[in-house]
Amino acid sequence: MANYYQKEMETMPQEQLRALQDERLVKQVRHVWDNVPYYRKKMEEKGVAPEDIRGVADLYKLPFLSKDDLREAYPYGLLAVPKKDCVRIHSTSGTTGKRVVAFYTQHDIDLWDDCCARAIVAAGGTEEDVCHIAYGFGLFTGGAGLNGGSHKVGCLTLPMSSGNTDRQLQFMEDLGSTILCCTPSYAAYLAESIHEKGLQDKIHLKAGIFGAEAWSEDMRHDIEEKLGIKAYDIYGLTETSGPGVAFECSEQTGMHINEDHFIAEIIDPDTGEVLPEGSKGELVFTAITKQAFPLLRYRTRDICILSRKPCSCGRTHVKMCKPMGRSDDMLIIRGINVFPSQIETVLIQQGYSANYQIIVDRVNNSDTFEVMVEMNPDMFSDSLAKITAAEKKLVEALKAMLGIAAKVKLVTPKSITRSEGKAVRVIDRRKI
Ligand code: DLL
Repeated sequence: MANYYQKEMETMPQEQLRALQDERLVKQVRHVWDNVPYYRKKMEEKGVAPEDIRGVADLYKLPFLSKDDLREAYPYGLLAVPKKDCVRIHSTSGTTGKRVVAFYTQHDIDLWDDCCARAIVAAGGTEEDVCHIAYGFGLFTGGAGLNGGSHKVGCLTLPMSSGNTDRQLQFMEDLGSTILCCTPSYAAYLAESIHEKGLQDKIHLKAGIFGAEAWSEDMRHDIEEKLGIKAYDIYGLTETSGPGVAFECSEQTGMHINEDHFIAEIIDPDTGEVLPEGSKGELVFTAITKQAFPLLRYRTRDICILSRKPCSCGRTHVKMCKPMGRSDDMLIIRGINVFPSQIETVLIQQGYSANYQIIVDRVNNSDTFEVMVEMNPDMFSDSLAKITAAEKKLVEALKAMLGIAAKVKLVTPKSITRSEGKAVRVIDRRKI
């Protein structure tokens, strides 16, 4: 297998690309109308029929889909092919009841792998590389997506999954890993460990493909310097398959969206109005090649800007900037999606009031996560040992709900400042 660069698709002139999108969109709308009663009803409610959609210019006529729709239709309500035609499920991190599940046919996996392969090639990957994948494997899409992409490129693929840092470093050294794929915070942690152990001369990485959470340019420079690599951003979400919806090229000035598979729009998050190119707003995707889970006009909640400025790499696909925040209250802490409402549920279940504050920060490139909770008045006179035990119980309950550990501090009743307007539940001190 030689260089896996899908040049014809990635450098297609924009008019030709638009014609391809038009054709694929028309087909996809028909597929959804015929097979997804949930979305067909939404179209009927908006008075839109498949005949009304003749191309990308008509996209605005279609109704949006949101995470709420996915929850309402959970688990099979948006599936567009018979279950027997699906070969895989992935899911977002989050609570059991609120998980988003996505389905894939073999064809969907194949196209997803293509998208991830493009990202690896754009980072300089070839069949000569040893691709070290330290994204989590399992329901999370990171591990499986980059693994599939790495196979397509023909890299020698190391499906490490996350964690067990000593073993990661050992394999990196012994097997000569050249491309590292993981979250930026884990990359920073690995870089630090390499320095602490004085392993710099034994590690031969040349590139990193980091995504799934926000990271700053400062963090990029820090990782690049410590690991002696070029660090590339990659973006995606479970609902659109996973990583590989967009990726950075050698220019490192935004991520090319795989426009032969996804149509991107920027909308005003309050009104839903489509905004002109260059505006800042919420990113919306329409998947035009997916079979099993073909979401149309899916609201990502990520705030972003698109740019069609020509790129020196030759790729013609539109670029998205790094997501600049979210239009909902979801936090991404160490790569895990956390909703304040989940924390509130745990507190109430454990008999506490909803007076709490979440404090997130980034120290040494790693997220810290603390939850301050007001103790109940009857606990006020409890011994320190009893309060410590209560904190420990909350830590465990939160871990079970969220999948990540938080530091919990019980504070005296009424000590968390009450707000006159919306309660300030989240203090996010990360500068990203
Ligand atoms: O995070 C998929 C992924 C895996 C992307 C590995 C990149 C690499 P979810 O867990 O569903 O999927 O989370 C999706 O994560 O809506 C963004 O808010 C955020 N996100 C993903 N990539 C980036 C990035 C995966 N490069 C949510 N920069 C998205 C900033 C990102 N935020």
